Amino acid sequence: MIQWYPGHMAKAKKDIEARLRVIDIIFELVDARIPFSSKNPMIASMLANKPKLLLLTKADLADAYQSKKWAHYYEREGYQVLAIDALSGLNVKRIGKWAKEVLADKLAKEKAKGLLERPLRAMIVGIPNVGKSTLINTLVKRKTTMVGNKPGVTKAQQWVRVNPQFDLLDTPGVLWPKFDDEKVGLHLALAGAIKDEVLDVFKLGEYLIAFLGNHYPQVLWEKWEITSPMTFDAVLEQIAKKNGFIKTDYQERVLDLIIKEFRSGRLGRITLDRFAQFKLGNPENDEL
Ligand SMILES: Nc1nc2c(ncn2[C@@H]2O[C@H](COP(=O)(O)OP(=O)(O)OP(=O)(O)O)[C@@H](O)[C@H]2O)c(=O)[nH]1
Ligand SMILES: [Mg+2]
Repeated sequence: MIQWYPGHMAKAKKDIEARLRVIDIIFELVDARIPFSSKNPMIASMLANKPKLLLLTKADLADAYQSKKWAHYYEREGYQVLAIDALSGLNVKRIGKWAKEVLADKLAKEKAKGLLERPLRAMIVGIPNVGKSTLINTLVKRKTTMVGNKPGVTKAQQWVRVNPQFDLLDTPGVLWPKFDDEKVGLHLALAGAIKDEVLDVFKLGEYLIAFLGNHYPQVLWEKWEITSPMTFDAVLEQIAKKNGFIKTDYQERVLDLIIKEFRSGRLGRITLDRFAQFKLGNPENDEL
C-alpha cells in the first residue's frame, strides 16, 4: 500500500480548510463498517471548532450491534451521531432537521442583529468512497453529483442547493499520509477507500478470510461450506471449487471475488472495526 495519499488529496484538504470560514455546519461521514479507521484524524483536528453531525454511512452493510456500540461511543465523545443508508434514504430526512436544531442559536442571533435570512451552508467531508456525493443526491432527490463505487470520483468541490434554506458543499475524499495501525490501512482498503491498483490482493484477501473465520464463521460456512480450522490454501481451493473455477491459477480470482462479495454486502452485514478491539483508552470497554 504505497500511494494512497497523492498530491490531489493534499490539495483537497487545503481546499476544505480554505472554505471553512463560510461554512455553518459540517457533516462528517464515516463508514459504519469501519467507524474508527475511516475517521480522518487530520480532518477532525481541522474541524474542531465547527458544529458538526457525525454520520455513519452504509449502515445497511454494517453489523447493527457494532454500529450501536460505535454510535454510543461517539455520542459520549460529544458528537451528534446518526446511522444512515444513503441509498434507501434511511434517516436521511433527519439530517436537515438536526442541522437546523444545532444552528438555531446562531441563526436567532443573526436575526436579532437584523441580518437577512440566508440559506444554511453545510460541508460534507469524509474519506474517499464513503458516500458523500450519494448522500447529496439523496438529499436533493436527483442526480446532481457524480457518484461511483471507487475512490476518487469527486475531483473538486461543488455547491448544491438542496432548498432555499439549505446549501451543501460536496468535497473530494481525503485520507491522511500515515496510518499508525496497520489494521487501519487494511480496513480502509477492504472498505474500498484506497485505489485497487495500489493494493496487495493477497494480503487483503488473507486478512479478510482470517477475519471472517474469527468473527463471522457462519458466513464462511453458509456461503462456501468452509469450516474452521482450515488452511488458507484449502479455503481458496474450496471457494474455487464452489464457484466452478477450473483453472489451476485460481488464487487471485478467488481473492478478488471474496473482497467484492464483502464490499457489496453479499456476505451479509459485517463490521471490520470491532469495538472491543479499539479500546480507546477506556478500561470499561474491555468487556464489550
Ligand atoms: N450500501 C450502501 N452503499 C452506499 C451508501 N452510500 C453510498 N453508497 C455507495 O458507495 C459508493 C461511493 O459513493 P460516492 O457517493 O461516490 O462516494 P464519495 O464519498 O462521494 O466518494 P469520492 O467522491 O470518491 O470521495 C457508490 O457505489 C454508492 O452507491 C449507503 O448508505 N449504503
Ligand atoms: Mg464524491
